[in-house]
Amino acid sequence: MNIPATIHQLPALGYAMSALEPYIDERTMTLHHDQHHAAYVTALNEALASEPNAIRSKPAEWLLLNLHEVPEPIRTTVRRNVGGHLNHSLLWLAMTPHGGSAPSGAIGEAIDQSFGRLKNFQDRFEEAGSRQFGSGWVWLVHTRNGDRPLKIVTTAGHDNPLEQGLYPLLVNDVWEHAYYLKHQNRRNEFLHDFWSVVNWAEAGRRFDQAMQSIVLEAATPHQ
Ligand code: MN3
Repeated sequence: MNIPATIHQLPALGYAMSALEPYIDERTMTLHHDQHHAAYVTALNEALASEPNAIRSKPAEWLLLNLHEVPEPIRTTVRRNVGGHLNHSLLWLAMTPHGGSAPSGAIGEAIDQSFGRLKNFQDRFEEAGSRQFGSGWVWLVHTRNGDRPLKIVTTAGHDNPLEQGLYPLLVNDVWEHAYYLKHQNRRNEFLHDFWSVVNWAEAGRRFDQAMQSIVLEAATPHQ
């Protein structure tokens, strides 16, 4: 099979650059998606360009979880850029112009169980994002633990919770490039505005997916 030179692709936004106004402004979205995210994709493809197909053809998730198999000279570059690519791909889906409602279904119940109620969860998510020192990300993750399935975590740089065995449900980007043009140094206001565009349907879909994988794993006999 002939592997194309550019395996990794910048995903199209599912909405217009201006669609998240006034909470996330068009100029920030355009720069963030078309310049920042695009640059991670380009750098990832460039780093992999001269590698054999066995590495070059791997999906982004595989690269993230198998960095020890990536040749040492390009490992750090791949790690940073594959994280940047995956995290931003999740971020665009975590927001929607039709967002801002409350979570329903299983994820809504799980949030109530884990955090008391939605407002408590939102406060703690904002607080965690505000406290993240320097560039990073704030996440709601599925722990794959039936008793306490939900947790808020932060990661530095472009690290992704999958590296710790945690499954991302919802994410916000707290790098300055995500908010500085509109919110300047007021990261807390940016984190608060996120709730007006949050895509609970997508988070719920990911929650159901995580639960389904736990059921499937439990049903698979161990060798
Ligand atoms: Mn970013």
